[in-house]
Amino acid sequence: MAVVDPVIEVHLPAAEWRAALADAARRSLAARPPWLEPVWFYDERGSELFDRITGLAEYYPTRVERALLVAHAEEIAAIGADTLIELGSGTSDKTTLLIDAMLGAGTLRRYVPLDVSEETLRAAAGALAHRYPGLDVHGVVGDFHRHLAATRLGDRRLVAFLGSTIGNLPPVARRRFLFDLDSVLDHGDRLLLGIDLVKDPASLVTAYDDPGGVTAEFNRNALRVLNRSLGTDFDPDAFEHVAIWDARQRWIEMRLRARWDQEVIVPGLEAPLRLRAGEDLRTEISAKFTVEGVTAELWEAGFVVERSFVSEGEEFALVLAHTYC
Ligand code: AVJ
Repeated sequence: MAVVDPVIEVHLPAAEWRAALADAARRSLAARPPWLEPVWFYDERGSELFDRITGLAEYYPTRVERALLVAHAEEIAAIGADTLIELGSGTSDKTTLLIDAMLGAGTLRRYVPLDVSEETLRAAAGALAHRYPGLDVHGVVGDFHRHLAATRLGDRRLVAFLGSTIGNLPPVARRRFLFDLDSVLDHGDRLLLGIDLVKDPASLVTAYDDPGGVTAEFNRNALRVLNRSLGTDFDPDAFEHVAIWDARQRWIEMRLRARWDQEVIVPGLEAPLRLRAGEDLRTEISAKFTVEGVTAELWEAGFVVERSFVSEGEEFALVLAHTYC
């Protein structure tokens, strides 16, 4: 069969996206305590470092989720979706497990990856279009808050949101996201959500603070990206990587802790960012879940959980839900 080039819809003109992000970053740096959105991790080097993280012995989520997909892709494919939509698709690495099973079931016609990174999306969509001639690959460059409606293709949809990426959203944003997602889906459409589970704090902290220091480099890389994109003058070596388990919020918080008093120039802000030794800049939250908790959150947003697949060691789960109205 002839290879058909994938269609790529670009909803985020790079300039608009960059300006909006820069604006948000200036505001979050001026806040007390200062913080940054996780989006700043992911330039090319950051994506590479994240790839290395996914291969670390301490970072179980990727490995365990992949094993769950291997074990249950056929059952998931049995729902008979004609369109697989993937939010935050990145390299679409684990997705081939779902695509293979859904093609095997004979129902899949279309794959719709959505990602903020145009380069990553083009590369992944191109590779999949070659690997699966006959599969209609329709990529959407955008973000999963503003551009969900662009993924509204096909008649029976399965939306995959893997890797526990949903854990990067603070609770209010998470709730809004699930409501918005429900509103672009039709009755009977499915959501497959990958969630990292609450577990003993020691293994959670090690997963986000590996002894080899890869996560520390990944964390500090956000400062390099910011220096380049925003013109700040952060010295990454002036910060220590910190991963903390917040038992009340049930999330891991990654921070960068100033090793000494410092002033950082933030173009566009009147005053420099002043940090005292020991002060933290929050760079990420990674919420951890229980199947019961997620089931309740999904119910409130209009989804019924029909199956959940929990790994043997109860580290990670895949939750399959459908809309109820
Ligand atoms: C890509 C957001 C799912 O929260 O586990 C890995 C990112 N940060 N190590 C996560 C991450 C530090 C990851 N997510």
